Amino acid sequence: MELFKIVTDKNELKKRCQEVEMPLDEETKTLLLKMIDYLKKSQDDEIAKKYDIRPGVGLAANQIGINKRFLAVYIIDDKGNEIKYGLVNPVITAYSVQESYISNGEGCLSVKEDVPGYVYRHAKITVRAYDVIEDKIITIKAKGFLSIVLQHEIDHLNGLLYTDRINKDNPFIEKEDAIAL
Ligand code: UDB
Ligand code: ZN
Repeated sequence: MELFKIVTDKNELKKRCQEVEMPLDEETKTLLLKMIDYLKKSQDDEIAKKYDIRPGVGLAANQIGINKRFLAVYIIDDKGNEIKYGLVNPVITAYSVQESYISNGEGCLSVKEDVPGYVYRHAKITVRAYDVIEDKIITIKAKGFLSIVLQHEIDHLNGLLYTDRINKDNPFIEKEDAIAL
């Protein structure tokens, strides 16, 4: 498996990533597949222990030092189904006004210290992107944890960290009508 060195330098992560030229080159395709594979393997306890890596569910290109607009997601949903995407130039084309947040807060592979607080995001989003798994432009309608992961990763492409979205004065401020996950 390919081990990635995860960027933790905040200044590097603050830059907005550049659009990827289409059609997609083979190199980026291969890299995206490796990123998905890395996430999958990182969720295997033995592998995570052996290589001292954290079990990741999403990874943006700039977290491995490439300032381009692509990202990988690997999640096992509540039904045990594999949800995997390798997205290029993702765009949120629609979103709900209703928000949701993870009640345990978020973390980030690129942020060493845990920053406490709620990260409010759109509960539901629609994302349009080229996907390496399907090898075509797809439209994803996401809610729940997948919606949070996609927004977290797209934030990375825009130079934003989850810590930027936590209310500084009251990290655990309760928002009416937001869904706790
Ligand atoms: C993660 N993993 O990969 F609810 F099976 C986090 C880390 C930072 C803790 C490794 C994670 O949330 N795993 C998880 C959560 C569950 C159930 C489960 C596994 N990321 C990815 C990242 O930093 N990408 O840039 C942080 C997540 C916080 C919310 C969305 C992404
Ligand atoms: Zn992150």
